[in-house]
Amino acid sequence: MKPLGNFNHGLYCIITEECSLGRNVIQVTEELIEAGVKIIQYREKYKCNKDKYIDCKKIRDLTNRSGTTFIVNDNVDIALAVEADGVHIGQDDIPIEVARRLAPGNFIIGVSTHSSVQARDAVMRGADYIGVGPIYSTKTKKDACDAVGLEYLDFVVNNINIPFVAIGGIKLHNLPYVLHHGAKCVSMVTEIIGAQDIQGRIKEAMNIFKHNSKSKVY
Ligand code: 3NM
Repeated sequence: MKPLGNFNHGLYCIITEECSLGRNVIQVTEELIEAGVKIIQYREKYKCNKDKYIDCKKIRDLTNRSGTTFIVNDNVDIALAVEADGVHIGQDDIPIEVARRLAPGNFIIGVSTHSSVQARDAVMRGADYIGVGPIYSTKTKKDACDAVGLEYLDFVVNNINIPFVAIGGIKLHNLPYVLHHGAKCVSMVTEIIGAQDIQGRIKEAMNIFKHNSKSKVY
């Protein structure tokens, strides 16, 4: 059985130093774990592979101890080298089937999708979960397409039967809408790691989950 239970509810936190107010990814990881976040994705677009490997090795250590699911963005090689739980790939990364061939049986493969066609394609090709976004417009992802809105989320809720993570421009103020439309697992990047008080912000988000979703809250 794939360890996908953490995708059924709560926050999927993405860490990247450029959005972290000068804090490094290790400090941010410690804060997220302390606050009870169950999934962490490492996403550093501008570091060299050596530095990414060093970061990921430390994060794997911390997340192993806390039982947090650890996903590496883009780099299947680094994900495998540090024995992360999985990798998250975009539409322009290596094909899902190729990543799958390299990975052990319980390895999680997530794929970013921005349309119904991409969602169905990712499912057909064996993705374990999909990213669904950008729900609202965002500047955090440099090459993000225009916002796909809640309509695409509705499509996924009604037609896709693997776990999914709503992402893109999601803030505390619009989180209730995203939850009311059926998202169970939500990623907020700048809203969490760009907060002065990361743990306080996570508590607020968890409170919103508690009052706006039918899903279990950790
Ligand atoms: N992926 P923020 S949007 C990493 O639509 C990422 O696939 C997206 O950042 C997608 O919460 C995004 O700060 C950035 O808007 C989300």
